[in-house]
Order: sequence, then C-alpha cells, then structure tokens
Amino acid sequence: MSTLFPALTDGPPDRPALRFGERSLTYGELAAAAGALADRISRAGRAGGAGRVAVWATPVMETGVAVLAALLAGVPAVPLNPKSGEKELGHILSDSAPSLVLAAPGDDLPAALHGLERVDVDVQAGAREEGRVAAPGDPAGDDDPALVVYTSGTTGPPKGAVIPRRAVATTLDALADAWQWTGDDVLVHGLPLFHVHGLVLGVLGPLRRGGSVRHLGRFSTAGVTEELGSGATMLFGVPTMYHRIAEALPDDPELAKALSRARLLVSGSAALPVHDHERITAATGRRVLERYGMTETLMNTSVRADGEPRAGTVGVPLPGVGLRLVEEDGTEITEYDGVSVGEIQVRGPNLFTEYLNRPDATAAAFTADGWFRTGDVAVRYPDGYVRIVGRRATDLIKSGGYKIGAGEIENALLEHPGVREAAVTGEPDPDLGERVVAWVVPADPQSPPDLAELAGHVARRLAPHKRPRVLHHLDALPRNDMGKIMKRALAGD
Ligand code: MCA
Ligand code: AMP
Repeated sequence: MSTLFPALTDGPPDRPALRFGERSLTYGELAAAAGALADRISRAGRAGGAGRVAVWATPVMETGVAVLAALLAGVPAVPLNPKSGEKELGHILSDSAPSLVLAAPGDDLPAALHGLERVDVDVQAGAREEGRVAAPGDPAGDDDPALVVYTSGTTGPPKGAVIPRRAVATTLDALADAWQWTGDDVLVHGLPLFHVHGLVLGVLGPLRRGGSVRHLGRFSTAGVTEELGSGATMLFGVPTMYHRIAEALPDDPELAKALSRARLLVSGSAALPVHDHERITAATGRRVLERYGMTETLMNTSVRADGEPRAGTVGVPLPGVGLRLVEEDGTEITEYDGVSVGEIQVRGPNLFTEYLNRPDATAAAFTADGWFRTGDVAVRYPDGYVRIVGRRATDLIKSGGYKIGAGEIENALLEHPGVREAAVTGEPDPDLGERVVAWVVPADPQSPPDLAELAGHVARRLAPHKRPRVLHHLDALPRNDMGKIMKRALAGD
C-alpha cells in the first residue's frame, strides 16, 4: 500500500496544485477539500454504498478534486463525459453501477443520473479549518481499482477498462523518468477529463510529482500562449491541437515565442503528422515529443527528453514496459530492422486488470502467455525506436484523438427511422486525423435524412465527437457473397 500523492501530506502546503481559469488551489487547500470529500465517500461506503463513484467530468476544478477524493477514499472513480448522449450514458451507468455521483454545484445533470445520490464538490471545504486537514492515508492496495474508464471497441457499446492504482503510479513514474518531469514543472493543457490523457497524465501526473497544472477549460492557441508565456513549462495535447498550433504559428509570433520557452511539448493519443512536427520545429526551435499509450495500458513508449527526437516515431518502451512485435501467425519479430511489421503486444505493471463485466473481452485481449494485444501495428528500429504504421481493426476510427468504434455508430444510425442500412468508415482529415463518414441506404429514397439530422441523432444518443462529419447516400451497401459489408469498396481502395 503505497501512497499515490505524497505531496498532499508531505510537501509544502502553500505550493500551487491545480488551476482552472481564475480558480486555483494550493496543496494544503487541495488536501483539505479532497480529504473532506474522501471522508464523505468513505462514510457512504461504510453505510453500504460507494462501491464506485461517478464523476461528472466537466473541465473544472471540481472534477480534479472529485477524482482525487475518490482515490484518497480508496473507491474507484468512473469519469463521465458530460456530453454523453442518453444511450451511451445509460450503458455506462448500468454497467458500472455507481452509488454516488460527484458534480460541481449548479451542474444540471441529465435524467439518467437523477436516481443516484448526488454529492456536490465543495472545493473550499476545509479552508476554514486551522492549518491542513489531513488527507486520509490511501486505504486501498496497489492492485485495487483506481478508475474505470470507458473506451470504444469495434462493435457494441464502450467497455469499462478497470485501471488499478499500481498502473497509475507506475506509468506516471515511468514518464517522470522519460521526461525528467519534476515537481518544478507547471503543465498546461485543455484536454477533456474523462479520458486517460487529460485525467491521468494531465491532472494526476502533476499531483504525483508535487507540481502543478493549469487547465485551459477549452483548448485554444491563445490560452497556450498565455500560460507558456507566464511560467508553464510543459504542454500536453492531441495531434489536432498541435495541428491547430502549426496552422496558427505563421501569423502568431507570441505563440512561437511562448512555445520556444517551453521545456517540453508532448503529443499523444494519435499520430502527429511529420509535417506538423516540422512546421512547429521550424517556427519555434522546439521538437514535439511523441508518446504512445492506450486506455488499457496507460503509457507504453515515449521519445525521451534526453533521447534523440525523431519525428514520426513514438520512441522507446518506458521503464518496466515489455513490448514485442508479433506477426499475424503469432511469430515474434526478433530482428529490429525498421521494416518488419507486426502487432504491438505489451505487458507490465502499467496494464489494466480487466474490462468490467466482460470476461470474454478481457480474455480475448490477452495472448495465452499474458501479453496484451494492442491492435496497433508497428516496425521497430535497431536502436529500439518504435514507429506505428497502422491499426489491425479498420473499424476503429481516431478522430481528434478520440477512439470511435464504427459498429457503435452504425447501431445508432440504424435506430433512426430514415435509415434502412448503414456503414461507417474513417477517412483522412487534416485537422482531426480521421473523420467519421456515414454510408446510408435511406428507408425512403424520396426523402433521405440529411447530415445535420443524422449528426444530431448520433450526438444525442452517443456523444458529439462520434457524429458523422460526411454522409453518402447509397442504393445498396456493397456486400460480399457472405453478406458482409465490404468497407474497402466503400472507401474506394
Ligand atoms: C457539434 N457539437 C454538437 C454537434 N455538433 N453538439 C451536439 N450535436 C451536434 N450535432 C458541439 C460539440 O459538442 C462541441 O461543443 C462543439 O460543437 C465542437 O465540437 P467538435 O467540432 O467535435 O470538436 P472541436 O471543438 O473541434 O474539438 C477538437 C478537440 C477535441 C479539442 C481536439 O477533439 C478534443 O478535445 N480531443 C481530445 C481527445 C482526447 O483527449 N483523447 C484522449 C483519449 P462545445 O463547444 O461545448 O465544446 S486517448 C487516451 O487517453 C490514450 C491513453 C492516449 O494515448 O492518450
Ligand atoms: P484509446 O483507446 O482512446 O486510449 O486510444 C488508444 C489508441 O490511440 C492506441 O491504440 C493507438 O492506436 C492510438 N495512439 C495513442 N498514442 C499514439 C501515438 N503517439 N501515435 C499513434 N497512435 C497513438
């Protein structure tokens, strides 16, 4: 049982911890607020509730305090996308069965959450007490769950990846090693707080180091300029954010100046195009480091701060992470020649333990000898650098850094009365990496549903980022002799 956040109890209490817009908390204030809330969660647990707590994960201070409180109470947190549509939210709630929902005062929660006991997060709790209110010691064990994070597969509804406390600790410590990340660093980002990138790396990361994070609320190049220009040392973002930075740089000398001052610029969640790397380096003199991770594995590889930056690669395995490339027939690629392509398989203390309530999916995700199949396909160079070249599943789309399953959107489209048949593919997009494309056979060819109608339908049922951005109407979907939709024929390759 090791403590996840030593700085809460051992560090200087007046050190800045979290800042969201105009609001900020020091470590002392954070320990008091999260400690009080942890106490509340623990009491609910003793009363028979609080097996898991849901967190309404808007990009505000309360979300950081809520997740931290759950971890201090030893109760797993389930971060909810506040833009989740009714179908997605309904699934996540029935699957994870939380007993409480933690939200910011004044948040308007959807009907699906009305049956749950609601606890408003008071970020000032304990501020009136003399000195520091002790945060409870971490009562949970290293293998106990810290978080349940929902992630899309190729078919069906999202699966809840159960992430143990040891995975959080080891991944953050491995990144500290790779990036020379210390308590002196001040991180800035505008990532959502219901995924690993923004929550685990972007909030729990600085807190484990005893450093601080300034969250932008919403990503903007102006926000990045302001924070990196006033003391922030690191920037985390998805490639879409770096693409927007690269686009803005030619006309924004202040942004270039701010980026050139940063100690570390890190990109992840999807591949950063080499062209964007190069444009940023040309304008700022700084290189963006890429790291590669997954909800189920947390972080696997990174270009190291003290290593050779090489655009287009995701660097080398992090300390403690076992990584191998495996051919289609199961043969391991032992020669790192930069050309032999295989699936990335990983193992190590950074891995999740299971998909909640899905022993079938959990078993399928691992090989017989215990390696996790990432589904990502890569080559490896003689010096160990990994370059991702693709993905095994064509039915997974990465858009804006979000993973989106084609099957989930197809099912939602089929629930629209104007749709008889539907197929979903991804196509390249300069801003989002990939965009969601819907191919629809209308129920009534005389009045086919339009893009805005279907986008709204998917956004309301699932989430806005899953909405189709392009719509094609067809008379029939191309199918093979077995009746299976031939998506390659749709995409035109
Ligand atoms: C648009 N909107 C709609 C509709 N259309 N709402 C309802 N119905 C509609 N039909 C709303 C959206 O909700 C949003 O609202 C606004 O319009 C703009 O949405 P959109 O165009 O989709 O997005 P964007 O603002 O252009 O966002 C780009 C982004 C975003 C900021 C890059 O994609 C993003 O935050 N990506 C990060 C993904 C991420 O963190 N992935 C990590 C997972 P509003 O205006 O209110 O916002 S991967 C991971 O964790 C692993 C471990 C890893 O390796 O990192
Ligand atoms: P998620 O399931 O949302 O956590 O997304 C994980 C997936 O994002 C991985 O399996 C990869 O396909 C992709 N990914 C994450 N980081 C990178 C990166 N630096 N380069 C390419 N793909 C990445």
